[in-house]
Amino acid sequence: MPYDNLILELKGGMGIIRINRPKALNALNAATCDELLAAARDLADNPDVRVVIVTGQGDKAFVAGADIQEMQPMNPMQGMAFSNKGHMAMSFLERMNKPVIAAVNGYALGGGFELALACDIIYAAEKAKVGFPEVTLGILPGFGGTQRTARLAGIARAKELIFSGKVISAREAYEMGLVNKVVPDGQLMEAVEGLAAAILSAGPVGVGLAKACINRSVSMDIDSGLDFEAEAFGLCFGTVDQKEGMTAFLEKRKPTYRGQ
Ligand code: DAK
Repeated sequence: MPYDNLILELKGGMGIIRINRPKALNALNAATCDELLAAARDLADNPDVRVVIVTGQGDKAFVAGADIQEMQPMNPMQGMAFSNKGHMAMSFLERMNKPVIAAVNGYALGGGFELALACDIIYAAEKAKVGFPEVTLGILPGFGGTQRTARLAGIARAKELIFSGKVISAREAYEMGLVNKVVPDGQLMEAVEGLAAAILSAGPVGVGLAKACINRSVSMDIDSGLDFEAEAFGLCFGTVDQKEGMTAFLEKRKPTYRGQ
């Protein structure tokens, strides 16, 4: 499918989605949310893709938020429809059974930071700035920011960041536990692709099931989570990958995984 607002690249097991609206610093409008969901579905269905990377085209912005121009005249029903589009795309990335890495190359504000937080892992360039300016626009984060920030950074830090609308550096976000790694400017994609390479050498079934287990850990009590983990662990023993991984270890060779 051709995309107007993003660029989709396939590169050695990686599916790279670049949000591409340079005139609006890659802000998310409804059409971009639709395309993001379509691209994520494409990559989920493509057996050659084992890691997904989301980034912003250009060197200034990851995504500078939801599109203020498009939102300004919305009525409540249009606002809800827009919110649903954003939620669908971000929840899909969060729940798909392939790891998703956000490469935050510049401004990740409002809906842009919410998109990064819906990814499994965030690497950010030193110059990147993140935050939730929504309250300065008379609204609140509407693409999951109130929920995901509190879970990652704790309630007090989430409240401080969201109530103040303060924009913070990548390093401050790292110190709050919102970003996995801060990388020198110009080395972001190299670092992200290095992480992707490590994931690509692992068994895709195990990685996908581990993602599902870890996601469940925030919404389940410990016993239910451990039961879920035990079932996922057991499932691996019916897969080609488990036989291949353990046989390769015993034969002292590198495994070749098929994701089956
Ligand atoms: N939307 C639309 N256009 C944007 C934009 C945005 N979020 N951010 C930047 N642009 C446009 C600017 O209007 C400008 O366009 P022209 O004037 O050239 O036509 C162009 O991008 C370049 O921006 P600047 O000239 O402002 O560039 P600067 O380097 O001076 O400043 C900046 C960069 C990122 C600091 C600044 O652009 C900025 O503050 N942008 C807005 C950031 C922001 O407030 N983001 C949060 C948006 S609110 C919801 C679900 C989700 C959300 C809301 C509701 N539902 C429940 C319905 C989420 C809301 C948000 O994300």
